[in-house]
Amino acid sequence: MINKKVACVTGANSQVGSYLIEFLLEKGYKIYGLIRRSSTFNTQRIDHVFNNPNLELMYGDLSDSSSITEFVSKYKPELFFNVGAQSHVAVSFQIPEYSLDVTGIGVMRCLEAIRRYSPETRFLQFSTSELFGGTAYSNDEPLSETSVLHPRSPYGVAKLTGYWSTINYRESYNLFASNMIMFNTESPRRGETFATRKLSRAATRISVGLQNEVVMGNMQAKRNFIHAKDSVRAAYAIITSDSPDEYVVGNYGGSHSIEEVAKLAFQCVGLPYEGFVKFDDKYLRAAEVDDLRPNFDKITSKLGWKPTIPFQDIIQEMVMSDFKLAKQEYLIKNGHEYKRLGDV
Ligand code: G4F
Repeated sequence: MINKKVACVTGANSQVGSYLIEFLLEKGYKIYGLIRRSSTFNTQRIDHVFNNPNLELMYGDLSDSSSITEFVSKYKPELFFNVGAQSHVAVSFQIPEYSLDVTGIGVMRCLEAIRRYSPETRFLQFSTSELFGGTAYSNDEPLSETSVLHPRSPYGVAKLTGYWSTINYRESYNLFASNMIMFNTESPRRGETFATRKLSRAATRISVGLQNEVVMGNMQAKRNFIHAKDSVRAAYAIITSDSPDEYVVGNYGGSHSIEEVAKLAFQCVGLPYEGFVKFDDKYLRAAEVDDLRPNFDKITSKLGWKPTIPFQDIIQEMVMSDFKLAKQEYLIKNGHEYKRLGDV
């Protein structure tokens, strides 16, 4: 028997994990979160709910069957969200085997534990638009659940393993297992080495004089950006729906280049981005994904989910949040508050 109103979340301290935990706590779930051990504190994103009696964290790793097995067999949750992954595409070219182990085989470890110890648990795999990678647009149609899958990185290949494992366990063992194909998910809690956050941090730090420039790779790549808060609403809609399935989850407005993100981020702090954004080919990838645009009609028509936060608002929120951080950093460094010319 599963435990009703109990949810397990891997990657509990990640960007998406943190918003998901807030969302589930509000819905009255008891949550068990799995996090990787680190020698430095790594729970900043969930510190504000750390002492909530309905949240319990345990150390574990998607590369370690014993921790996944214990996680599932001990808590027998109603819902299992597999958020955890080695999620950095560029890094996956440097550590391909590790990426496949954690991000690909890790999914199978979760599914196998559910099959053996808690087959009534509902499972959601946080999948990715990187599955489409090099898929050419046919008639300029955006990417949907029926588009060809053609990953272009070890990360994409690993995610493809997770995606098909989810479908395979559903078809073989009748598990309630679904895939949510997420486009680029952003927020002020985004990791600082992803393109959007790197730019929002840099624009704000440059604006207060803490940094002179930011060095980037390919600025012409285009992505669709969705707020993490919208993604977790979609995740819940999928895992609590009537039947398991695959769903694309993206935002309105098509795709935007990284250059557009840079322009917007610098515009938010009143600076032109030209001159501050430099290029270094060390940030280029062995294979790039040029353009990712979603068609999320299926989730909208079947489950009634819609994104609510436009691209421009997401970037603006990130910049405003990073501006606060930059001002705190300025104060610590200079011993007095940052003031713009003309501030009183
Ligand atoms: O921000 P990125 O690293 O995200 P990417 O590769 O699109 O992957 C993200 O979104 C996926 C969903 O579509 C997730 F599955 C994945 O886990 C992750 O969250 O890079 C975006 C684009 C790329 O084309 C990259 O080449 O920005 C380009 N870029 C240019 N300069 C850069 C940089 N990316 C990073 N990280 N750092 C740069 O300096």
